Amino acid sequence: MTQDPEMLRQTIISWFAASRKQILTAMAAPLDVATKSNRNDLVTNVDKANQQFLIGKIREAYPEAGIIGEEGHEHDDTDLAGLVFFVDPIDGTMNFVKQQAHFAIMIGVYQDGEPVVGAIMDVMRNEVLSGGPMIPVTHAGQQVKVLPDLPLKDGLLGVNGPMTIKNRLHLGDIALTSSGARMSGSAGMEFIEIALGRQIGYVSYLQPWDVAAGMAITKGLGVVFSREDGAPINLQQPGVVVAATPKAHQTILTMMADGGKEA
Ligand code: 2AM
Ligand code: CA
Ligand code: CA
Ligand code: CA
Repeated sequence: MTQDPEMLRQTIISWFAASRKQILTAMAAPLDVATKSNRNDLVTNVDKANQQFLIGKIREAYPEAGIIGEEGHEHDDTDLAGLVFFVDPIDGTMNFVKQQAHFAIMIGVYQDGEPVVGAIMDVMRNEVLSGGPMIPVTHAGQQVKVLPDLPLKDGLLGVNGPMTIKNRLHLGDIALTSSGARMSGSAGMEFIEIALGRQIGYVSYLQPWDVAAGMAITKGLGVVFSREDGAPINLQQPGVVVAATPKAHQTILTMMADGGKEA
């Protein structure tokens, strides 16, 4: 099955527009918030409803496709053969609950494990970043440029809060080497910042649906993705994601391997 990535992009953007209306309507009423694995791992009625909505749209338009989504049992289907949709109905649920802003909807589409298109909507700003290897990257309808390859010390680095505070993988030292550390609480928002050249990279521990869209969009802009040991990202497993422009990516991996000493 071959897909027209541009058509797929437009289809996903139309789903996001409908999702956004439903989310804004739901936000007018009190949220139903529950915890999952720990007290900081939340899910709301809105996460669940939007996942159901997007899965319905995918099943209707692409009945053969696999779906790997955060909420529900869809991620039991981990086979990457054929067309696979990675769905994060609300990315940044803690921000959604506490800030009513700084959260995203994300879909990444892969064919036999290769990226086709990614889309990330900043819901409150009503802006979509989208693109893929065969189509231009756009943000709010404007084409996005390839990124300059700056050294780590010349860029802001998005980082996972707990990993940085605990200096896991020397991430505290790495953050101090950059121009400054930023913690947005939403992987999707981090990839938007990277694509627009406002951050040099992002380091976190992520699930497949947290990274699929951002990776499909930003690789073509010059962003390098790997695990902490340089291995490629396997979209069937959660793990550490180091995403940064090439020089910064190299410095981060060297510092992770060499006990936090700068390359
Ligand atoms: P989420 O909001 O969709 O869960 C910061 O928390 C970022 O890491 C968010 O993008 C969040 O996605 C993601 N994340 C991944 N695993 C998480 C977990 N166990 N608890 C909280 N956030 C997690
Ligand atoms: Ca979650
Ligand atoms: Ca997420
Ligand atoms: Ca989520």
